[in-house]
Order: sequence, then structure tokens, then C-alpha cells
Amino acid sequence: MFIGKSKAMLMFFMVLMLAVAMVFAAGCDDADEPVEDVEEVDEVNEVEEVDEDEEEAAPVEPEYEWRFGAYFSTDHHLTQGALKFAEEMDRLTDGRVLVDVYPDMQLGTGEEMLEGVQLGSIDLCEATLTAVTEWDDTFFFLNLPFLFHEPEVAYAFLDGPMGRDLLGEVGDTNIRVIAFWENGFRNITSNIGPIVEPEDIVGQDIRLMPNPVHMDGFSQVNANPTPMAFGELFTALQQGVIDGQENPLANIYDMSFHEVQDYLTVSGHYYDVTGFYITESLYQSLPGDIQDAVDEAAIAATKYHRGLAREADERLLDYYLESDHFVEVNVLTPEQKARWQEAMAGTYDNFRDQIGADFLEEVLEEVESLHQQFYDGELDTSDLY
Ligand code: EAX
Repeated sequence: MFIGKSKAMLMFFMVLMLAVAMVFAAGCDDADEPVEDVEEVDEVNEVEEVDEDEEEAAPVEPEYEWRFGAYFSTDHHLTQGALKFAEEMDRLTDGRVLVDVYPDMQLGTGEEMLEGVQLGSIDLCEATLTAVTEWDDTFFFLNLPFLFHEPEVAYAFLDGPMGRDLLGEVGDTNIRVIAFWENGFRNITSNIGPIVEPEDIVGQDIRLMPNPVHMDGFSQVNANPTPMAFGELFTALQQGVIDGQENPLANIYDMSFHEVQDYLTVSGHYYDVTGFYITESLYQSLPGDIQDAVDEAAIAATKYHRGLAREADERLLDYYLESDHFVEVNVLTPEQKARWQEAMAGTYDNFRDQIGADFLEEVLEEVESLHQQFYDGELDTSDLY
């Protein structure tokens, strides 16, 4: 309005000028058109300015506020993945979805968090796939010993058609797997003595996740696999209730198991997939654009988390080799690994029927082909993490 008035005055002035001297006529004509233009632009600007003012006055309130339960401390690659997901959701939805991440099992143990996701009292969480195998044993094949030797192969498999087929609701549980993250390659710690050959573990009480496939693998090498909840593990090791346990390096570090264990064997016997879960009914109730944002943010967070997981595995191996946390650290050579693989092979036979012989065959072919491609330098790893 103010500018409009100025323009009107300017026009009046220009008309006067025209009357006085024709030399200004061209300038006057030129000035006419922009006035209209300026007014038009001005009207648009006024509308936009009002909008901007309103935005400033009333910032967008999140339409959704979700709770994300995470196992480990903020530094752990899984919690970092959760935080990345939160950041991506904020970005992709312009703040319509706020994801609050609760680290350090603040929302409960893995089992409790999953129950929360099932009931909808927790919206999202991450936990080893083992935690859902009691509802649905489809994932058993992923728990087989020495299935994967390279993280890239695991990623390529999980991102490929066979892996993507496994995403979605776990049975009828109201728990949806939206992405495959990782605990990663599991390694053995013990207080009894160095473990290098399969014979070295005979008779040791080793805590395992309550996963029948994992337990079977340790029975094959004549250890005494003892199922126990993760939350009880530190105290059980400290009090000598059990001799050892097995977990990825990042978990051993995060839980300070090195304080109560003397020997570390970097064996990588199981590649442990972590499910990233959302309440199925929540996911299904979302408008399409928010659902798309969940899917997109999950992919971005997966890649981010995998990169950090790779980095953590390398960094922590160096750290444990250099520090004096463990009396001895043994990194198995490929030959030693092959002997463990051989010793645990019976687990494949024991679960072949339950997994489905044909399906297992298909999986093993695919995994072998991916390893081959990886070792030949032909596996495209550029988009995996
Ligand atoms: O998912 O129980 C375990 O040893 C797992 O590695 C842990 O729960 C993280």
C-alpha cells in the first residue's frame, strides 16, 4: 500500500513533468508500465510476506512424535543410526515428524522394547533379529555359522532381492522390519584361557543369545552354551557364573565386557543382523508422503550406520590389540577360521529341514556367488554404505 501510494505520487509528478517538457515523455511511458508491474509484484509480495510472518509467529508443530528405543550408548553405531533416522525424518517432512531417540536401554531390554513396539507404546526400536525368531523362525538361516565372511557380502545379500523379501511385518506380530542393520560379526571372550582352535573352547560355559541356531553352533564345538539375557551378562561374567560370551567388538566395548574378561578371539563366527523395527499399525496408518519419508530415511540411516560400524570394527580391533584390556587377543587366520567353520558345520544339517532345504540351497548359492564377486573385485560396493 505504501509503495502504491508512492507510485501514484510518482505518476502525478511524471505527468506534470510531461506537461513541462516533452523530453521526459519517453521516461514517463517507461515509468507507467513498471508501476503496474510493481503493484502486481507488490500484491504477491504482500501475500508472501504475510505467510512468512505467520510462519515466524507460529513454527510448525510436529504432527507426530515418535519414541525410538536403542540398546547402546550414544556413541555406538546403532544409536548413531537411530539419530540419523531422526535427523532425516525431520528434514524430509519439514519437521512434521519428531523422532526422540532413547539410548542405553532406557525404554527397556531388547525384549521389552519389542513388546513396546508391538503394543505401540514405543514406535521404533532396534534389536538383534534373534529377538524376533521366537515369533517367526524365517530368519534362522541368517544365524548359521560362517554364513558371511565379509560385511559387504552381507550388505549386498540383504539389499538384494532375497533380503528385501524379508522386510515387512514379522508374522502377525504388529512389528515391521523396515531395514536390516547390524550388530555385526560376533567374537568370543573368555576368562579360562586363549581360544584359537575349536578344541580350546571345550567345556567352557559360554553365554549365548537364546537363539537355537547360535546355541547349536557352540554345542558342535562342545562348549556349554548358556542362554542368558543381555542385561544380566556383565554381572554374570563378573561373578564367574559363566566363563565367557560372544558379541561384536562394538558391543564388548560399549558394555565394558573387557573389564571382566581376559581373552578375546576375533572369530567372526556369526554375522548378527539387527532389525530396525516400527509398529506395523502405525506405519500402515501414515499418509503416503510420511510413509515414503520413513522408507527413505531408513535407507539413509542404514548406510550411515553401516559406515560407522565398519569404522568401529577396525578402530576397536586396533584399540584392543594395543591396549592391555585383554591378557591376549587372537585374530583367527583364514585357516583357523576354516577349522571352526568345519567344526560347526553340523548346525547346517540340524536346521536344514526347519529352514527349508530348497530355500537354504538358494541362499547358499547366492551367498557363494556374492563372495566370489567380492573376492574377484566385481561386487559393486559403492552404494552399500
Ligand atoms: O542386540 O544379546 C546380545 O548379545 C546382543 O548382541 C545384544 O542384545 C544386542
